Amino acid sequence: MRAELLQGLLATPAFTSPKYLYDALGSKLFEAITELPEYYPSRTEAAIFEAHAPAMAALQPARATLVDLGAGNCEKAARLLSIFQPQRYVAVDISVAFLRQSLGKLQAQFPALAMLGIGMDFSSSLTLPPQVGAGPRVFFYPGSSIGNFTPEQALDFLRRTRAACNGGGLLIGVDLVKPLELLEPAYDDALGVTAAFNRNLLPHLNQLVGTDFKLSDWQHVAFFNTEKSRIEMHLQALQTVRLHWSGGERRFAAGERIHTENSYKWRQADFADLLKTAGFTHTRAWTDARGWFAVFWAQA
Ligand code: AVJ
Repeated sequence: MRAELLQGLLATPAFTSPKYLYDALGSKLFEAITELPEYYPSRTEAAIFEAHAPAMAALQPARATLVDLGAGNCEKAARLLSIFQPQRYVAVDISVAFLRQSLGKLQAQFPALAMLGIGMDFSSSLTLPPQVGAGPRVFFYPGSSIGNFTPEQALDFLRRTRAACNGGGLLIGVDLVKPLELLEPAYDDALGVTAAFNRNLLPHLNQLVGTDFKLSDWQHVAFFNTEKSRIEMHLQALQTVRLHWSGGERRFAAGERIHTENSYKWRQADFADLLKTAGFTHTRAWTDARGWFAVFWAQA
């Protein structure tokens, strides 16, 4: 982890993987983001599930294992469990302490449902422990977290997901391309919660790598890169920064950036093509009336 992070911090331009945004405080700040008036994805997706969950349930194999990727507070799955009626619920997240808490609460709410929590980084491998069982799996990947991947990485991830389905399928939320005036405020809100979420990476890096980042040296920057169809988040140095860690150092000039996240926005037809290229068949999509967000079912 330290080696991976240092490699990114020494690169030009510097970068870090978005998974490091999710320490205990980062997970809570992301929860707060989903409540912001500017952050449309969560509530738009929730309305799609609200309207179409029974139709989604009808496409799934009976007694499947529901595997929630990036489960976080487990709230999205909690709203669907009684409709989907899975045989078992498996929650996967990199933020282990946060997941343990959320899953504890969920188990109390659904005492009869078999549950398993797995603390892992599923972005590189989807090899799940044997306790998950051998039956068909429905992978649940809501929130447009697929947007963190480049299209090439997304294809690779979808192929690996399909291979891990045991004949089940994938239910995935995807944020769609829309005007700049709607996209940019969602990642640069007036209250500054997204800025706090991004800047919280720095104390987390100090803890993980032993760097000496100072919050007052860095500001949040977010914009839509139209050519690449992605929101980019960066941390930008407000003045010259001399960064140190045991065994190394780096200078950042004023205005220099660390690229902390991409959030790709898809055209619905392009994402349907991507699912087919990954080997899924029988895809279906549901959207909101404004066409801002889509939920896809893809049969493995
Ligand atoms: C959790 C990756 C879907 O890209 O919208 C929210 C993360 N970053 N605000 C997104 C995020 C800044 C979010 N995902």
